Amino acid sequence: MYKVIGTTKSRAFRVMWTLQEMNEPYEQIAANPRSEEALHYNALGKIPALVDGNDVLTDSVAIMTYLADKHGKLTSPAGTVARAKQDAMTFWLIDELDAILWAAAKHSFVLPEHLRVPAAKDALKFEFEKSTAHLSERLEGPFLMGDTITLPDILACHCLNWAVGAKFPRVDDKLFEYAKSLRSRPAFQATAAA
Ligand SMILES: N[C@@H](CCC(=O)N[C@@H](CS)C(=O)NCC(=O)O)C(=O)O
Repeated sequence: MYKVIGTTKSRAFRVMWTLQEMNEPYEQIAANPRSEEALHYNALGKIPALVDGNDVLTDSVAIMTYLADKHGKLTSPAGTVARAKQDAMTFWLIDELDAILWAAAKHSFVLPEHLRVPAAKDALKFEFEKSTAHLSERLEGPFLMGDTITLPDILACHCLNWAVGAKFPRVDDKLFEYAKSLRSRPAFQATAAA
C-alpha cells in the first residue's frame, strides 16, 4: 500500500486527494514539515513524500504525475498534444498560484523573523488577483482541461483553498463555484475528513 508522508493541511493533501480520486488505498503518516519524521523520508525535511515499495518520491506535483501515469487516470497520456497542454496548465499553476502563495507563506512564518517583509504580501496579492482572473477566463468547461477532471484541477483547487486560509483576495463567482464543486466531490471530502 502507498504511504503518504505529510499532514492533511499541507501539500500532502493534493497527493491524498489524487489517490482518493483513483480509489487507491494509502496510509498517511502525518509528519509536520522539517520534523524528524519528514527528514527521515526527505533530506530537505519537506513534505509531501510518497513511499511506493522501496522507493521514496518527493514533490507533490511529481508524485501526482507519477500516480496518474502509472494508473492511467486523471491525465491525458504522456506524449500527446493534450498532455502537453495539460502540463502547460500545471506548470502555469505552479508559477502563478503555488509560488505566489508560497512566497507569502515565507514572509508570514517560514523565513526567520528578521528577514520577513510583510509589505511583499501586497504585491503577491496583486499578482494573485491577476492570475486568478486569467484562470477564470481560461476555464471553459466544468474542468480546466474540459469535460473530465485532471491533475491541474486538483492543484488549482488546493491553491484556491490555500488562498482562502492565507486571507488572499476573494476570487470571482465563476472560480468560486468551480472550486466549490470540486470540494463537494466525495474524494475531496474523504481526504479532508482524515
Ligand atoms: N514543491 C514542493 C514544495 C514542498 C514544500 O515546500 N512543502 C512545505 C509544506 S506544504 C514544507 O515542507 N515546508 C518546509 C520547508 O520548506 O522547510 C511540493 O510541491 O511538494
